[in-house]
Amino acid sequence: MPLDRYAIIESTLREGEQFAGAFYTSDQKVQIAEALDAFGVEYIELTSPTASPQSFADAKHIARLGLRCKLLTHTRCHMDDAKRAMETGVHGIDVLFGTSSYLRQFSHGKSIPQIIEAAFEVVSYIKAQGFEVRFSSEDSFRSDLVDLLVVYRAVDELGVDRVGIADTVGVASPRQVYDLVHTLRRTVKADIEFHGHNDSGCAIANSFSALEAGATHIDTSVLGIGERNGITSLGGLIARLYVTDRQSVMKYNLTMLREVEDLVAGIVGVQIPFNNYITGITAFTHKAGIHAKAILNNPSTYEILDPQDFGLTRYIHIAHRLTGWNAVKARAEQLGLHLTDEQLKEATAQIKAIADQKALAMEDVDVILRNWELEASGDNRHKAEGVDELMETVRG
Ligand code: HCA
Ligand code: CU
Repeated sequence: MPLDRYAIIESTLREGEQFAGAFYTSDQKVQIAEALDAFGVEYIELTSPTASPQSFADAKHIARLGLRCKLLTHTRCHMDDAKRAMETGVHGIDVLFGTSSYLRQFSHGKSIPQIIEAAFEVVSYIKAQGFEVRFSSEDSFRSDLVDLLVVYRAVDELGVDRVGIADTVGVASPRQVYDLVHTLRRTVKADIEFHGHNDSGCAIANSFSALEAGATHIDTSVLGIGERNGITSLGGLIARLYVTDRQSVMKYNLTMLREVEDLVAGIVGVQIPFNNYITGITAFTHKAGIHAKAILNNPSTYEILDPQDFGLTRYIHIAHRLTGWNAVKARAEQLGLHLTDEQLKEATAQIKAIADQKALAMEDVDVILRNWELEASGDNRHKAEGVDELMETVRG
């Protein structure tokens, strides 16, 4: 699949502001924008300037920072909103209209011809003023396909830069996304953007399917924060693209991923989940003896992402009953101990016996290994500190 032309539209400062825990100060918005820019995303999307006076002022301020990435702001498909958005000095405007029967009935109450009429006015105006413009249909997957295509074709004829598909409620499956993007690819000339919520755990897979079917732009947020349980996470999309074509993500400053996530996690008051893509605390931890042995021989055996590319290190967890002597040997070597394979095997048996009785820490393993070294060197008078207590576990 061609991954040479995709771009990330980073929406931590728009969708992310809709996350329950998000209250960004103006300074924090700048910090986030600068961090994302340094990471290298192509676009940053900002909250609608019509949301509040501070939102307008902040968008204006961020537009003057001189960031490398392009700035977008998000608005309803409404002339007043579009005009206000242009005053902020951003590069482009993402307009949104709801085409689903739910939204037409319970939200704006407009018919498809009325939607096209509004799109015509707003999109042509934004275009004429020299701004980049995207038109997206909210809740695309619960909209009638014919309605959708009619609307997209109309805005495409106006010369819209991108059309957006939004899985607003996280209902779509990868196959549905593929089909819709594929159909749209044959219907419009414009670039195609995908925005996917994660209510049923498909946001990353759906974004990937969209790219496979010809989408060019994917919306993300740091750690996936957004309405409800959020959208495609920046790091998750990076992981997915890396394993498809490592070169395709080298345009980003990957070693900054953790820093960007730490920054946003701190600001919105969440922890990085233990099972997070790439940066989760256990993402590069290997445990079972068989895994550890193979990893020590060649990390690619059980790792499709190289932690070094992200400035991270792998960890081999050996203090447990599933451990194996190869991993224990590697630890002994790290500690500078000189034990024979026989001694290491016996030490491993001891570790397993103790670990059968209680949870062990790496320090406990180190104590056992140091004690073996003392005994091996013929020093019977000294014992490694703490070894008696450990051995007591097995005897008792
Ligand atoms: C929302 C809107 C949106 C817009 C997506 C887009 C969605 O729910 O507030 O502009 O493409 O999920 O539909 O985030
Ligand atoms: Cu959304």
